[in-house]
Parts: sequence; structure tokens; C-alpha cells
Amino acid sequence: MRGLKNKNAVVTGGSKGIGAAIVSRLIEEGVNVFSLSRSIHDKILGANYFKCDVSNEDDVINVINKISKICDNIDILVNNAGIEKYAKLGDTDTKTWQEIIDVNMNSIYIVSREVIKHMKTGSIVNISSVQANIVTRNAAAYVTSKHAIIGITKSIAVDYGPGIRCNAVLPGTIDTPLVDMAARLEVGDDPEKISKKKAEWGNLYPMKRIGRPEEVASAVAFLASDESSFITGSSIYVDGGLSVLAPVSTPDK
Ligand code: BMA
Repeated sequence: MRGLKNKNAVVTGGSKGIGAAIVSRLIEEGVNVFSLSRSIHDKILGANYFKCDVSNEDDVINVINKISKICDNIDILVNNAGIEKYAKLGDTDTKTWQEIIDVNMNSIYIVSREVIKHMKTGSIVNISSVQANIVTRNAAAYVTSKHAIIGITKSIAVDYGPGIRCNAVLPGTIDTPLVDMAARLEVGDDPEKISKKKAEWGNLYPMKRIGRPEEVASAVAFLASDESSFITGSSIYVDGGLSVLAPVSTPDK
């Protein structure tokens, strides 16, 4: 894609799931990638890894300082780190609420604030969710954080244009450790039951399957590249059509 080669990118939550796919795809495009995560799992060849809890301000300031000494301009920031825990608002304790809001939402404020100091021009991509629109039950804090990401995205777009563009990607159910965990909570540890559960979810989608991390990474690469040069403040759904399907039946005649 145009305008990616030799650019510098920071990706949060880059060690697994959607984040790992984003790191791989950007490396394929010739980007110099700095991957931030709390724990470092399987390293992707060519990425630079930094241990960083993105919800911890001091950690973020330290790591972004280090990165800014290695590269002139941070051209791309992908705010991808996220966690999900399941409970209605009334059953969520303050600590859990705070943790989810800190990791999913406040981290975007902290990381963007620090990166923008070293981003004269560039593109910021925030990973929200289809749940910024349609929402599942028992996910109050998560849903709240994913809605807020749309607001942060728009604010950055209007405050930092024309030099910096900022957009959101809204994935549906994607085959990641996070979704495996959700399936496990419903059906237990049996891998066959987990696959069946994921296929069942997939069946609810117009595309008749759940998504692959690489399919989200494509949208991210597009928004990070010059191919999207007039797109800012915008949201791209990568949700297999889930958000446009009304859950009522109609006669098939
Ligand atoms: C995501 C996660 C997934 C879920 C999907 C669709 O943000 O919450 O666990 O399957 O939304 O609701």
C-alpha cells in the first residue's frame, strides 16, 4: 500500500490476536514496527518489542521516550490493546470497571498524547468494536469503553488535522484469544465445543463465519497508508455485516 514503506509505527497490544496480525501486516508492508504489550508472547520476526502496560502512565512515557530516540517521527499509531470481562453494570465492582476503562480507553488518551509529541504528520488508528453500535448483554464496561473510542477518534481528527488523521476500526467477532476465552466461559475447555460455539456465532453473521485477525489488519493498513489520505474522523466496520442485520424474520417468498 502507498506510503507505508520505511514508516515507523507503534502498535499497542501487539503480542496476540488482532494486534499480532497488525504487527505482521505492517512489517510485510515495510513498516518499522514497535510493538507494545504487557507480556511478550511469540515474537514476530522483524518487530521491535517493548514491555509496557499501556494503562500505566509512567510506563507509557518511558517507552515512547525510548522509541522517539530511535526514530525521528512516529508516523503511525495503532491503539489496539483491549480486554473484555463479562458483567452487567450492577455486578461490576469498581476495580474491574476501572481496569477495563483504563486499558481500553484511557490508554488511548495516554499513548496518543505521548506519541503526538513525536508525530509531525501521521495516522492514528483506534480499534473499537461493532459494540460501539450494537451491544451484547453483560459487557457494560467494555461496551462503554468501545463507544468512548469513537469520541476520542473524532476529537483527535478535528484537533490534529491536517497533519494527523485519526480513524477507528470496528471489528465484529474475530478468531482471537479474547473470543476463545468468551467461548470457554460458555462451553468449557473442550476444543471441539469451543470451535462449535465459534461456528454458531459465525452463523449469525451475513458472512456466515467469524472474522480472521488478518481481515482487521487489512483495514488498519489501509487507514495507516496514503490510500486513505482523505479519510479522517471516520469508522470502518469489519464485522461481516453483523451491524446491519435486523434480528427479525421475514417471509422468504
Ligand atoms: C467484540 C467482542 C467479541 C464479540 C464481538 C461481537 O468486541 O466483544 O467478544 O463477539 O464484539 O459482539
